[in-house]
Amino acid sequence: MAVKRIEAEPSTVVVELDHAALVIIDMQRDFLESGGFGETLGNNVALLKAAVAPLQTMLAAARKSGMLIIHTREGHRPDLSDAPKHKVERGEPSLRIGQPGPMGRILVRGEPGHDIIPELYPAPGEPVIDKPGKGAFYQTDLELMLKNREIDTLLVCGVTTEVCVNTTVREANDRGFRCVVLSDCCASYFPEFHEAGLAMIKAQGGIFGWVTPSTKVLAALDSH
Ligand code: TIU
Repeated sequence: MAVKRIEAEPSTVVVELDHAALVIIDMQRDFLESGGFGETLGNNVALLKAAVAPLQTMLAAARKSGMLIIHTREGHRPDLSDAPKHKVERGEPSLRIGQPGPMGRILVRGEPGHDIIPELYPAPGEPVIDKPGKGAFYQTDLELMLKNREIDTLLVCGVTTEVCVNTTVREANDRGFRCVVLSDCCASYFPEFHEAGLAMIKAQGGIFGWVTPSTKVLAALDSH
């Protein structure tokens, strides 16, 4: 079994690749492209582009290693029956979840904007978790999938650092998973929240997990 040492903060992590998964959070057109949910919330979506190139490299390396790769998407059923009233009723009425936009209905499953960006599109056989909330464990079968595969370590990346990435890492930590967050493969609409989001994870001896740039993971995967 391949065992790799990943240099990370606050400490080096020893990972058995058979028990590790790359979890890519919400790299969807709705968050990264103009006219989607992210922009309707008043954000500059260009800020999220920084994570795309490092993540492409990371995804290719993870595929080569044979590691489990899981993609997630935030979004709701077309009838919005799984969308909490207080989530829908935020912001300007014409820009809310379920309203029509240039990429289809905002944050609705099956619409063009809900799908993953072409640069990071899932390969056949890679599970895609559709989640109604910010955390990838809430009301999904992610935990069951990970337990069935005896996964204990998650390499977590995606958008946004302080929202869906942080929420997922906190959920995973409480469920006994060890999370290593790939700093350059995450991004936020708020650079200061990106930094704070990462700092909160690795503080206090790694209170929620570990943080490292993807180059350290690539180096570990290349090592013998
Ligand atoms: N708004 C924001 O920063 N994020 C989200 O609404 N969802 C995710 O982070 N995916």
